[in-house]
Amino acid sequence: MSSQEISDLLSANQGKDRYVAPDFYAIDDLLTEEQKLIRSSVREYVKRELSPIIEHFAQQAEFPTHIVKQLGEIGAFGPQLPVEYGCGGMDYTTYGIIMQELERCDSGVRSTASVQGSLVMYPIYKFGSEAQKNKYLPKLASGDWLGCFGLTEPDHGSNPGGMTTNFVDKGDHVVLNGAKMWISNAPFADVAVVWAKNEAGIVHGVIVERGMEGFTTPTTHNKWSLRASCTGELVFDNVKVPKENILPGVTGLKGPLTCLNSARYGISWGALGAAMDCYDTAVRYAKQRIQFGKPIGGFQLQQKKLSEMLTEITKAQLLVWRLGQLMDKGLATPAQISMAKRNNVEIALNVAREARQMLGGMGITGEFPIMRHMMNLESVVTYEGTHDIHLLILGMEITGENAFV
Ligand code: TGC
Ligand code: FAD
Repeated sequence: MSSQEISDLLSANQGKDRYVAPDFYAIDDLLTEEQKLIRSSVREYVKRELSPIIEHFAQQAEFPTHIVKQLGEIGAFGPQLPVEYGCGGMDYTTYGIIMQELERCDSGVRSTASVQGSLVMYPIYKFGSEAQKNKYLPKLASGDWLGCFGLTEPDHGSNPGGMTTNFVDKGDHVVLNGAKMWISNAPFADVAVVWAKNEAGIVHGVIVERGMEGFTTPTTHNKWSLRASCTGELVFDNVKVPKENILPGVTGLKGPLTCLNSARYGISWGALGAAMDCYDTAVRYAKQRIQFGKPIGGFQLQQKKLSEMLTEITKAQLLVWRLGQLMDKGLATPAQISMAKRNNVEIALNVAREARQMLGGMGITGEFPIMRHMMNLESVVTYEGTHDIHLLILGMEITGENAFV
């Protein structure tokens, strides 16, 4: 889309986003003044720059590349990482709040930010050398560079341990072969954090840069979900990668899975944002839409839907607030994160489906955000560990029995 078209959309749709966040249990009282201030500024940015354009980009199945720099400017990339590398130096609750505000607009926008912050910058910060941190983190934080995370393969999704992407040691460099699939940000990424096995079958993180010979990123087309996010493959055909691009600080599957803890945590806040937007839209509609001589909000069936939505949203808000506290103390366990990701995506999908019905025919149009949220959430319930996988992680925690093998 041209910058003139973007500017026309911004003018035409300015001020139309009337979102008011539900807070039935005064959970705001549990937030610090700084957290509330950051939330206000991100919400303001979303209303001004994203809400006016997002539906159009989703309808066109186009990634709004111009927002990458903007997201860097508002501090959405790696807000939980230290300031010395150009990041925000904030707590995990603030990180969650930012993800919630972005996904309130669109899961694809949150995807862009959570992949960059939790799946690209976090592994470089946590497992990278000082030289790698200095080279990549400031540019990723500012949005000058976009990154992606390659774990999933065509034949290995829920079971990443089976990956076949591999590299062979050639002295001062390695030669990388294989393919990754379903990779968010891939078609536009400057940098990819790729998980691959060495000759001994041990998983390592490798930083691959656009322009390396034999590295391509074909786009995945025809998605009905996350249409404003770009998804693609990573194909490695004898790519020569300098050894200094291997992350020195971790080996084995715990490397990528540690990053996923951070990203799944962000999703648990984010998906709730989508639910809050659907609820807010449905409440406003129910008060205005007249049928049988009165607002549909006056009918018991519609009140039941709204009451149940608000109840689930409130429970989910408390869940992520507490999880944020545990994350900040370094106490959150992977199973606790799985519970929050699984629960909050599920309630968001249910809220979106109920809200869509409440809008009747209007619910399927792009005049309202609900159908877009609903379709987006079908990806969110699948990526970063499917709904089933998170249930099995919890099941293992409860029983001590591993149902994966
Ligand atoms: P398993 O033998 O259980 O574990 C292997 C090693 O990893 C350790 N580990 C963890 N470490 C940190 N955090 C976690 N959550 C961990 N879970 C396991 C474990 O202790 C072990 O360490 P060590 O030292 O003994 O070697 O592994 P498994 O092969 O049996 O698999 C377990 C399973 C199924 C839970 C895991 O593989 C899994 O989570 N599968 C789901 C895959 C997934 O989530 N893929 C996501 C791809 S990225 C993505 O979707 C991005 S979308 C982004 C967006 O657009 O927003
Ligand atoms: P499969 O693993 O084939 O699962 C198919 C079905 O089988 C699912 O219902 C699953 O729950 C079920 N199943 C699998 N194993 C079991 C079991 N043991 N017990 C019971 N049921 C089981 N990956 C990345 O690496 N980086 C990214 O940036 C990224 N972005 C994505 C963006 C989008 C839009 C999508 C859709 C996916 C993305 N993914 C990414 C991939 C995502 O993580 C995988 O799709 C997901 O992990 C599931 O893998 P799969 O699609 O291969 O499904």
